[in-house]
Amino acid sequence: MKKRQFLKFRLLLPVIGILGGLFCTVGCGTSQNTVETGNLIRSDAPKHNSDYITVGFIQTGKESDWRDANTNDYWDTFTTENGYNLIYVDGNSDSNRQVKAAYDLIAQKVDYLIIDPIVEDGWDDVLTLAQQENIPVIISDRGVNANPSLYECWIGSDFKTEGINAAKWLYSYLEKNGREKENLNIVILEGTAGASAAIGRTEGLLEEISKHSNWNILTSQCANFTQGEGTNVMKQILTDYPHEDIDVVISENDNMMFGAMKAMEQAGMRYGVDTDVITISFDALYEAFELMQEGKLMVSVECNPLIAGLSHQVIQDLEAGKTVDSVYYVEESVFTYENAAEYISDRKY
Ligand code: GZL
Repeated sequence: MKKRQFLKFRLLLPVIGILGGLFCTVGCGTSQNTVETGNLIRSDAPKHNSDYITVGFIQTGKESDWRDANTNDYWDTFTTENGYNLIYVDGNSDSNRQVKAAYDLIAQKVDYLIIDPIVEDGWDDVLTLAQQENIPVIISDRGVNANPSLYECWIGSDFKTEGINAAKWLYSYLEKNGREKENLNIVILEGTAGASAAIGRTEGLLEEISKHSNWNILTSQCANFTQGEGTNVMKQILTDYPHEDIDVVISENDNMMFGAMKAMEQAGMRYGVDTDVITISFDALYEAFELMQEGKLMVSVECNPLIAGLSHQVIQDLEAGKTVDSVYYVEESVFTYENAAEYISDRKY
């Protein structure tokens, strides 16, 4: 097939797909033969055959600042300069949309699929088709409930350990302040139901919390990793429970915590260091470091979004005929109001 002419600069080209406005190609003027997306169909779309590796990347959406950092990292890594033709798909926080896009990208015969699944379930059929079509799949960030033989590897964070580390910090803080025997009521803001990040963090939190009979979960509610829902859910919690009954707020990402902070401020509540409300979050965004320096946020357990380089390396290894590991964990730390000032200048997202 004639080599396609590629634009020398990265350009977001809207691609009119069956799913309309879902797909953007980054870095090239490719012609797309989109086909009706459905279950297990084949396509006459031409096989990509160029000097560039065509990668279909299906992202969750734009639910958080963490997500934006992750998306930008993929855009900055999968460039034509690095030898890629990137077809970016915004899943718009809709897992059905993600699966349909995967069928379409398979029909377009991309060279690789990278998927960040909003939720773990619903991927078996389309991953099976990708395997039948000899399209290697990399699962990035969140995990899937599917046979690991259906994808090359999973790259992401140990979410359960993140939850365990958050709860262990809480105990160490209480012990340091002579409060380890206090009865505590804990509010948990959970991420998206069915998302491996929420499942893992919740599992780790509950496992550690259950070790302390004086710790009580007042309520645990889903706020979908978004700031707006963090505010709305926390507002309702502050209506349902007396403010003085809340001793700890744990949010499964920073954006929901930012939203919860807005609700607590509107209710006239103080929170953070030297108050009655301990605040614990996940992601370790730059804004979280600013709030930790102010003492409003006491902990943010890091979850590193800058993982596109690992996906790039896996593809390069596969292209070179090398074997790759089935799991790649990213390096992560726990940051607190006590060490935020030391690290904030190094933060990249
Ligand atoms: C975790 C990632 C989560 C972040 C949220 O790896 O999937 O999704 O913690 C994001 O901020 O929305």
